Amino acid sequence: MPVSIRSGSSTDTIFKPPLARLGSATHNIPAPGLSAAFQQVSGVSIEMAAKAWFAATPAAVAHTIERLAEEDAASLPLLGPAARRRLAAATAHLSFRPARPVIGEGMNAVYQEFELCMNFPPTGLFVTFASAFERLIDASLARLPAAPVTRPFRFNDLIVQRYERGAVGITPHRDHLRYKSLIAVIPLSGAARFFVCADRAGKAPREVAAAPGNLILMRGPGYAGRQDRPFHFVRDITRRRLSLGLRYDADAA
Ligand SMILES: O=C(O)CCC(=O)C(=O)O
Repeated sequence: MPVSIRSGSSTDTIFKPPLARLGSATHNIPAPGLSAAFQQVSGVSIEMAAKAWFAATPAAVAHTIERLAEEDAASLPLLGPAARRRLAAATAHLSFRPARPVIGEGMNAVYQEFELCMNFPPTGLFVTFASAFERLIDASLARLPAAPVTRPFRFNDLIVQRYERGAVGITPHRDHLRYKSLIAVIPLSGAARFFVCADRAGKAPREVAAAPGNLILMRGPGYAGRQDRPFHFVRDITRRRLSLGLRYDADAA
């Protein structure tokens, strides 16, 4: 079944158009999530795939998800070195285009400097990875007495971002309201600093561990019934950086 993956703009969010799409954009069928899409085409056991990708246990991921009740973002080492290198190397086959340099106006302006890819073949490495990761998040949620987000957990929006050394990164912003429940960012290579902060001016910055292979999780609307969205920014790109973002876009479902 096709997974429609879309993204859009608002003055309140990073702009990631046009759309990562896997399959048809014209269907009205609820997207099944990446696990189901991958299983349909591969027949590979997701549990086997998870073992190959992740150094983190579901218990550790569950604890990190719980931390989001108190913290805007939380991070833990997720990928083993071989998995991280494999994903970083696979970005060489992706097709990137520049992000819009400014989103919004005046006090609401968000400045960004990176290239992005949102088009992934449905049976390629990134969808394979995303389906395993979706399952890991769901297995982690299953361990919690009260999961803060809806299960079964799904991602339907993937993005790879590439920042050149010395680039601006992204100034303080919040992700769009359509990105629900849990937002995941996985730096794959390079070096940069990731912060959460109190407002668009970057007040009260708090650095979040963002080494390659880490998983950075943020709350999206719907986490434990909350609607707030953390401000965050990326700066100090001292080595060319690649990151993988996974989200659930409610408008694409
Ligand atoms: O590349 C990253 O680390 C995160 C980028 C980001 O803040 C975003 O896409 O909203």
